[in-house]
Amino acid sequence: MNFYILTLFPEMVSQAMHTSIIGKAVERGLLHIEAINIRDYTRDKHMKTDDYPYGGGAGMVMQAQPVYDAYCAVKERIGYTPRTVYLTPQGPTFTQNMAKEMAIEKNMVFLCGHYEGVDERVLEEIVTDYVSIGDYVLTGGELPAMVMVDAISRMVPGVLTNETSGISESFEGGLLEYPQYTRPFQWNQKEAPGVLLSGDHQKIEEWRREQSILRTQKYRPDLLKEADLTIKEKALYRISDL
Ligand code: 6GU
Repeated sequence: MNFYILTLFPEMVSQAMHTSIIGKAVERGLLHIEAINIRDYTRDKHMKTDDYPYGGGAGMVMQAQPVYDAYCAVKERIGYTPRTVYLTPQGPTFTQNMAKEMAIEKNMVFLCGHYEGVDERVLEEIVTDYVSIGDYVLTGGELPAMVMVDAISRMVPGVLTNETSGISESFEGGLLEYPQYTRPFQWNQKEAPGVLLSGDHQKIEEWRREQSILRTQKYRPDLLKEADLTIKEKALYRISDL
């Protein structure tokens, strides 16, 4: 899968996206992550990419032309109109389901805004999806773009290996993940749960399932309404269908 990130701060993106599991997947040729410097596409003699907002007000607005030309260069390489995300707190909040759904794309473009935003006319022209990563304000779209690229990449077949599998993890079945333990058996006067050392795989699975439900109930009760629970589990944990 190919990710093209349009940004005024390409170094910020390139660094982070070439380390750890994502970096390994890039090395293995499963992912291509490219930061495209919007400034390379300015036609201004002073390399300017922003200007004062019409109507006045604080801050600067990113101009349409450099963004559009950067986008068109990518589109030309891809050969069709790609799914293009504009990172903005005004969009719907990014979810695991969105990550899964976007992972089937062959190419995706991310536009990172800065300052007070981007000229609305170029957004109307190129953006297919407006996405926020949560209800707080950031200084730019780079971190949100990297959050999305990470979450989407994990869902691309082959990116997660056996050791880093995504089968049993938070949000699978709409539940949080169960707690994990490793050696030593006793640490800081605390023992690991005995069932995990019992060798009884059925019991271990039952215990983990219970822990997942209890954790979700305690920390994210809002998730339970949508979670995949059996009728028995709903009765046992007093989870209503309403
Ligand atoms: Cl996607 N962008 C910015 N600038 N701030 C945000 C955001 C995005 N999501 C939450 N806050």
